[in-house]
Amino acid sequence: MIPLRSTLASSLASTGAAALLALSLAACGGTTKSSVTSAPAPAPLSTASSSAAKADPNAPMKQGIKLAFLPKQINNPYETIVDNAGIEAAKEYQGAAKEVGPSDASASSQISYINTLTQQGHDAILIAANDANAVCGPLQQARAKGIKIVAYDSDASPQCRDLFINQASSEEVGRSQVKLLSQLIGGEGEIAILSATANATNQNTWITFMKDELTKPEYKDMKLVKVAYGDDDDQKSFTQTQGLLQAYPDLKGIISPTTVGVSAAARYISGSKYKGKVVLTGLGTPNQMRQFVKDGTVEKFALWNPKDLGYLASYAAAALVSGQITGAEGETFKAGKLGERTIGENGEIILGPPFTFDAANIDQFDF
Ligand code: RAM
Repeated sequence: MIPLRSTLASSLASTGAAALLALSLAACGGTTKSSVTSAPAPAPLSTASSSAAKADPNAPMKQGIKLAFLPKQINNPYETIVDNAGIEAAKEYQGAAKEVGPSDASASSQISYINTLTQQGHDAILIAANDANAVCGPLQQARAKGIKIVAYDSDASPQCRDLFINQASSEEVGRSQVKLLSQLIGGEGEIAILSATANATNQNTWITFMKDELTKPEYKDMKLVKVAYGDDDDQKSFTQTQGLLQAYPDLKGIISPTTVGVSAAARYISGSKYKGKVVLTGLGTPNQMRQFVKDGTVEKFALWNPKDLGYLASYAAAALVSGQITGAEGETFKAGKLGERTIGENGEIILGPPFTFDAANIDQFDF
């Protein structure tokens, strides 16, 4: 099922999604949760604050870097793909990485994990923040001990982390989701959003851009009637979809910008009388959405390559730990097979543009 890189490259090139050419689908074994190398233990952590440091782009990669990935929740297939790719990447630079995390995506669920990782003395903690502010205090304590903090997928408040690895421009994700739904419903009718948790930084940012996009004249006949929250819980997302469809009988379309939400919504719709009547789109993984594209429940949805996100975050953390970058705008580093990357405004690094999946291309992807 894993496609040849050349097949993928030509399919993506033909759609113009050049940045996704860097996809490397064969890289990740997917079952190992940690990579431990025989490299020597890292040097004792310094207490110097990162703001005082100067980047040395030519500094050698430190050996034996210890990283921990802290996802929104561990039982979310998307987060697993991202983290496993980051763990695999650490092997390339002789580091050791692991994934730990809560089983729910609630605001405070990551706090005890941050505290434990801090006590264990990791070189960097990578976090997909469930709540930008709730994690801030514990992250600051980690930084005071010299631990680098890299947010990925869902940002923490900028003052509590060194970098944010964003999967795509938040504005582009938000606006393109509205454009996609508009095309699919012919530009008119009631629409709803099925989001993740009410605190999720990434979904909330995308929704802000969706709402702004909807104020444009071309969407004057589309009306957002409700934003519902499935909490990135499969069953709750399923029930919320059912509730939306019952409460709004004229609903024409749903955007679910979460892989958990969109797959649960698709499952509900595919077995209901709404199949073929209500359009569903959002952000999903091809493997979770394949059956719903094949059975006609979903025509198009979007995402980026989650493996590349984990890979990039892993290399960014290693570059920080090694002193190649400090997190300042304009600094560059080499992210392995993804090549040179530059830090943008507010310590943000963007992976690339989102990609749209449909029946014609979905079988070329295996993640
Ligand atoms: C879910 C999570 C994650 C988000 C994806 C699109 O897996 O909410 O944070 O980036 O969907």
